[in-house]
Amino acid sequence: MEFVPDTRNDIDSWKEVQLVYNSALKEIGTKLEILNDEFHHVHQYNPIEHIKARLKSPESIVKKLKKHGYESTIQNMVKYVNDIAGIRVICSFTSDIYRIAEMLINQSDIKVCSVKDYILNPKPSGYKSYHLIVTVPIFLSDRIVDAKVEIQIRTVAMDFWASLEHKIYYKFEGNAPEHIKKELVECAMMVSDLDARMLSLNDEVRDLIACRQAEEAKKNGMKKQISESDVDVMEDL
Ligand code: 0O2
Repeated sequence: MEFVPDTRNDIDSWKEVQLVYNSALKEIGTKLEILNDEFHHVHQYNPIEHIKARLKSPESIVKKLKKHGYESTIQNMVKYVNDIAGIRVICSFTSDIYRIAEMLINQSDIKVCSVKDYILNPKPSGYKSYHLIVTVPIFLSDRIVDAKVEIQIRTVAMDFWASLEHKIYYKFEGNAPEHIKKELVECAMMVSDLDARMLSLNDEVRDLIACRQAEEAKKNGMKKQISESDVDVMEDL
């Protein structure tokens, strides 16, 4: 059921909105932690470095509604602002981003509203990240409501770039000098290059370790065969 807040009293309905979206952050946060733990159990490494969750401030929600030409009402907030509940998932490698996204959207209670792949198609600013808008069911005492959550998944390096660019954007109120914008686009390219090199380094290390483990297992197998044949010889005596 789509979440429709009770709008008879503005303060109560804002509290209801906060309750529902906070619950949605908890649900998605727990799902991500479970996936990370299971991944560690199976593959011996954590794809998620860390997770940040936040509820958008009422001021930012009103600003977004204004930007899109909507009146500032509680109904409009819930209907038109997709990132009241926002989760940022920071991964080590680009490949982890797609793994996490796939594992999450394959869960039967998650409905995907939109996917924006700014890794394949970066923004003109140089911004890279993988964005999902999903809904998750929230079980209230008398009904189940679907709450929207914006999930941004990116690498540590992409996050470093985005945080700095965000600060610069706000410092110049969106009108940074051209040479700074150009420099940021160049830094974004360096970030992509760094991510690609770190991924290939990680793949190489993983292959090397797998190779060593295979050699070790082979050696141990041979040792075992030798000691078993020793036993056979002793039994023959
Ligand atoms: P904040 O303060 O982070 O919440 P929308 O405006 O959300 O209705 P849009 O613009 O199509 O629709 O959404 P998009 O492109 O998916 O971007 C949503 C969020 O992504 C932004 O939220 C930012 O957090 C982040 N983002 C998008 N583009 C950039 C960028 O060029 N640089 C940085 N640093 N972050 C970006 P908000 O609400 O704009 O901001």
